[in-house]
Amino acid sequence: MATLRLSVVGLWLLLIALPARGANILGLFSSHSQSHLILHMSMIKALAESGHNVTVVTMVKPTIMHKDIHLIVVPVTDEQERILEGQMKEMAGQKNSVLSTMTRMLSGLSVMIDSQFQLLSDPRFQRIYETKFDLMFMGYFINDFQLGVAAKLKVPVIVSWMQAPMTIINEYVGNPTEVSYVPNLQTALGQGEQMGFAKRLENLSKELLLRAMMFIFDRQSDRFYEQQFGEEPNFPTLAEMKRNVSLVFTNSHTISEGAIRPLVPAIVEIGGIQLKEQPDPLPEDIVTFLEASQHGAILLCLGSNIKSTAVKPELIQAMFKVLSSLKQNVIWKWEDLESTPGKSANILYKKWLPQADILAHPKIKLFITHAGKGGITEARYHGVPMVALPIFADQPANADSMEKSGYGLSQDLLQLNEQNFRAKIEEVIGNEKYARAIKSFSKLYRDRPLTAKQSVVYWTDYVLRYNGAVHLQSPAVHMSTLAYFNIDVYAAVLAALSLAVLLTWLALRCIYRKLCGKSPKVKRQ
Ligand SMILES: *[C@@H]1O[C@H](CO)[C@@H](O)[C@H](O)[C@H]1NC(C)=O
Ligand SMILES: *[C@@H]1O[C@H](CO)[C@@H](O)[C@H](O)[C@H]1NC(C)=O
Ligand SMILES: *[C@H]1O[C@@H](CO)[C@@H](O)[C@@H](O)[C@H]1NC(C)=O
Repeated sequence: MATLRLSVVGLWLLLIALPARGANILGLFSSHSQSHLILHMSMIKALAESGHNVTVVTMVKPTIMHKDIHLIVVPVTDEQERILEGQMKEMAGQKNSVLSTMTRMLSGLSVMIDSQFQLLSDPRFQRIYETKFDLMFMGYFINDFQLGVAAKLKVPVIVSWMQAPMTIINEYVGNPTEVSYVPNLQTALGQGEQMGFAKRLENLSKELLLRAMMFIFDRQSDRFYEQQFGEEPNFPTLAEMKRNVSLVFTNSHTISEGAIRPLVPAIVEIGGIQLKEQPDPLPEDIVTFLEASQHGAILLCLGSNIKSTAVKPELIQAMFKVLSSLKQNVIWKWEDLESTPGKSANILYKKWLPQADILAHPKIKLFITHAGKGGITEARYHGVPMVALPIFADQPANADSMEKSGYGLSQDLLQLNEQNFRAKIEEVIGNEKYARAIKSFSKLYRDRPLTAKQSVVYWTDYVLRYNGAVHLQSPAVHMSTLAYFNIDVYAAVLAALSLAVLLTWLALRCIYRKLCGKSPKVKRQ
């Protein structure tokens, strides 16, 4: 009897914990950036692998796919493509002032926003309304108005955001935006650095600027929403839809990588979702080469920089001279195996390499990288210190922040010579502190109750089970700005205090006059 009861309880527990498998999920990821897509698609892939039927709408073809994902690509027009491409090139090619970056961003942004709006009336997109969906993911990129799609499908929404939480995202779920100690994305802090007056002023100014921009975008979003969904009968307003976002997935992990900040339960951090949790077995020749290196090994991978004509042959020769003289074995990613920089017993050239799997190998002591975001993230995950050789685009900033965190050293590739290259490699390999810093980051980063993929699957199933996550919602979502900041209460208290002070002063003056028989002013004269 007892066992029967136990098994009934067990079965019941199993049933309520049973994930809502095979749900129909729509992913709407209309950002034009491949790096955003990698994150959204990694999340979606985890859901497809867990057995959900996922349909994804994008505007660029994603590099990450899964056989069970139904993909609808609606590219931008050629004209728009040209504007966007020109802009990216310009941004990548030079150091920009804040102002010029802003102006260029704004003009490019308008193309990005307009095309995300046009997408909604494209026949290829409209086909999604034929399927009965259970949940929608929206990749946030100034595209609030797309929440109307969820209203039309009558499904709960999870927002996917590719960075740490910030104001625009916080507002959906009532997460507090702490201006005084949570640095803005552009307000870089060194490790353990506190925000002094100047930093806080900078942060607050950026915050106000951001809010001003958001105010403008919001008006436009309202217009787009009205234009697209204005005719629908009994349709919720955009403001209602924004308050109806169930969860936000953010690509961050506050505990290991940012200022500790408050997070409401409706923000779920899935930082590192794009990372491979279990490395795949390495090719035979690479394993043998790595195992043979008694003093550890180095992985050198410079993206596609090294092919560019900007890199002079002397530079490559300097690198070769240094690397061939080391006692470590070096795996060097090199495209043209016909003409390598030189032969050396300790260097293995490979045209293509499984970078993440190699970084996971315990023999790897150093990663020499062009400081792309992907490579740095993988090295941090696997705890491998770096020598970064940045040239352009976001590389110098990535390298700078890596160096500031104490995970290695940076050397401008175009200024590289034998002396400085050798010195930096020897310092990072020889001085324990770099490996210690990045290994302790890696340990913290992996130490979570659920891995990033498990979090995605668990919380998505959670929203599916309850058809939304109303019970997780902060009351702040429904408050006016006035009430949220308690401005009315402060005003009332201030008024009461002022009144009390005024009355006291009047009373005292009255008593004083009574006692002295005349007014103090008259007396002084
Ligand atoms: C899976 O999604 C597609 C839409 O992309 C739909 O046509 C198909 O019917 C769905 N499959 C099931 C089993 O619901
Ligand atoms: C809000 O979402 C829930 C599901 O989470 C849905 O039942 C409800 O209709 C939505 N409300 C609006 C205004 O769309
Ligand atoms: C400081 O304050 C908030 C907004 O971005 C924080 O979330 C943090 O991001 C930062 N604010 C600003 C503008 O810098």
